[in-house]
Amino acid sequence: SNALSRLANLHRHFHITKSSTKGGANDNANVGTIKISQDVTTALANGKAVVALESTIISHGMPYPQNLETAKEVEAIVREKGAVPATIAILEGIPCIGLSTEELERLAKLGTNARKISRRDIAHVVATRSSGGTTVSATMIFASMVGISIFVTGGIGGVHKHGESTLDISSDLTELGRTPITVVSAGVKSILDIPRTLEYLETQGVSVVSYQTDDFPAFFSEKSGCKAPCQLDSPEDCARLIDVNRKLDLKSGILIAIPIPKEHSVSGNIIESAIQTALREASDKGITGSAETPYLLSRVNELTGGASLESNIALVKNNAALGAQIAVCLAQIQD
Ligand code: PSU
Ligand code: MN
Repeated sequence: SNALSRLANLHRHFHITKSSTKGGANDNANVGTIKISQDVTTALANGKAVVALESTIISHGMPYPQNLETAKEVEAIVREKGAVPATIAILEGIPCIGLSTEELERLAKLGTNARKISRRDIAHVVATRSSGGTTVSATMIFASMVGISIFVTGGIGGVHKHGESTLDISSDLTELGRTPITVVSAGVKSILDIPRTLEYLETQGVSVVSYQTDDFPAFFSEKSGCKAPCQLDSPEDCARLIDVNRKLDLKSGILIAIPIPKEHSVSGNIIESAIQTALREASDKGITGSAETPYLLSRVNELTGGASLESNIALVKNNAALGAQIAVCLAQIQD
C-alpha cells in the first residue's frame, strides 16, 4: 500500500506535468506544474532512496565555478552511496525536481542574478515565470509535495544576530516546524545567533539531533558550545527516528546536524574575526533581510582567503554521504 500511495502521489504530478507542454507564454498552462526528472520519478515509484538538494547554495551560496563543481560532486556522492539525487530549483516558472547538467549549469551561471526563493517567494516566481535557487524552506516544500523525505544541505538559516529586535528569523525554521522533511546539515553558522536558533527550533517543535556528538555543530567548527537536545550515532538510528516521526504523523520536521570533518574545520579565531568584520560591514552598508546571508558568506570567503569556501565544500560533501546512507536505510525500513 506504501507503493500504491506513492504511485498515486506521482500520478497527480504526472498529470499536471503533461499539461505544461502546451500553451504559449501568455496563458496559465504553467501554473500548478511540477517537473520531475525521469530518474527521480522511477526511484520514487519504486520506493528507492532519494535525496533532495537545495539550489540557493548554488545560486547565492558559492561563487562560479565552484558552485557548479560542488553541485555535480554532491550528486555523484549521493549516487555512490546508493541514492538518487534530486536537486530542486524553479526554472522559468516551473518547479523542477531533479536537474539536468545543463540546468545546473544555467543556475550556477545566473548566480545572484537568480532569485533567492523562500516560501514567501514561490508564488511570485512561478507567476512571473522567473528562475531561481530554492532555499531550505522552499526546497522542503517541493520535496514534501513529491514524497521525498530526506534533504541534504550545508547550513540552514536561523535567528540572525539581534533577531530578537529585527525579527530576522529564517523561514527555514518555521518550515521545519510545519513540513515533515528531514534536513541534514552541519548545524548553524556563527554568523547567526545559535542559542536563539535552538530555542526557536524547540518552539517550532523540530526534532534536533546531533550526529555522533552531544554538542550542536556550528558549521565551520565542530562545536557551538550549545548542547544538542538529542544524539544519534548511526544512519540506521536516524532512519528509525524519521520512520517514527512519520508513523506518528507529527507533521513537523527533523534537523540532523553533523559536525564538519576535523581536518576541514577552520580555526575558530580566523573564522570568528572574519565573521565579526563581515557583520560590521553588513550593518554599516545597511545590508539586511534575504541579502544578508549571501553577503556574509562571500565576505567571509574573501576575508579568509578562500579557506571558508573550501571548508564549506568539504562539509556539504560529508553531509551528502550521510544523508544518502540514511535515505538508503529508510527505504529498507519502509519497503
Ligand atoms: N547557509 C549557507 N549557505 C547557504 C545558505 C545558508 O552556508 O547557501 C542559504 C540556504 O539556502 C538557506 C538560506 O536556506 O541561505 C537562508 O537564508 P535566510 O537567512 O535569508 O533565510
Ligand atoms: Mn531573513
